Amino acid sequence: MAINIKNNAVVVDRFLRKYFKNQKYSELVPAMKYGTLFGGKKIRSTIILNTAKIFKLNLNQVINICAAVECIHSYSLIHDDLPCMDNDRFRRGKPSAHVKFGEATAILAGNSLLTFAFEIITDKKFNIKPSLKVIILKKLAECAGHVGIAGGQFLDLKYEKSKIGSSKIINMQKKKTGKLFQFCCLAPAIVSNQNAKTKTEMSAIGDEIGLLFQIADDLLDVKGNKKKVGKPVNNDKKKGKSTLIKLLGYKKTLEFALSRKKLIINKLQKYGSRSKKLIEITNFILNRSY
Ligand code: GRG
Repeated sequence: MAINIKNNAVVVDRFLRKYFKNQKYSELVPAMKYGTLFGGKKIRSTIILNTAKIFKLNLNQVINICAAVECIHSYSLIHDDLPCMDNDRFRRGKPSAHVKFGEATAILAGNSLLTFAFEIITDKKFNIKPSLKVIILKKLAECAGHVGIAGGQFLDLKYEKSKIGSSKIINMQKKKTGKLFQFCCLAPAIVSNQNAKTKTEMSAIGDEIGLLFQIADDLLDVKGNKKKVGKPVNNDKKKGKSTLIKLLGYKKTLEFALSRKKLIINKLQKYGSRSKKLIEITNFILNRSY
């Protein structure tokens, strides 16, 4: 399984590296590359590629979407680490972007990665119907913005050092992390022109996989190994983050995650052998050590 993720990361990194090479140069490019190309599991790309298998799409039909998602994800990590947000000095086993390049450069590189994502989708070499591109752009913008990642991050910061109930925590995590996973499962359904019901189903599955991923991230913060995770552990407790672990404890949170995982897998089973890879990655998410 891990090989699948690693191979996919190589493919997406290669695409992004070439994309950067063919761009006009600016002094922000080194910070943008630092944020995207050096490390990171690129698990969102694997989710896209494995969902693409359900709809029998080939790599060329989704590779720009993978690259765009990784740019937005990397942007969110660069900004997440800033002193005004989580103030983390290490990411992916190396200094955070603002430590390496300074705060202003990190902010601007993050902003540039967001717009870069939209350039990658609108590129005329990305050979899917323009009408589908518009739908994809709208969805991606929505997932990244105030009702998605940015909105979730706002709540994450607002809820620090407060007593927050489980439904609010889940809502915050579904926005902060789940929305981009939602997009990853929805985008291949859009590209392959699926009906509204299938698109709604894939969105819901993505949402749940994203929540599962965030819970696994929180579990790793408690029991993970700093070297493997690539960043300091026990951070959530120090910062007073509102997580399910803080509310329910480690064991009950793990049980909760296992039951949510089961529901996701049940839903995916209707796609037969075509969903095998997406089921594998869903299992990996909760078993991972990095
Ligand atoms: C609007 C995109 C955007 C950003 C601004 C800062 C911010 C608002 C949002 C932060 C959201 C955030 C950091 C969510 C956490 C998601 C998460 C669990 C990240 C870790 O992802 P991995 O493990 O990281 O896939 P790698 O390093 O493997 O890429």
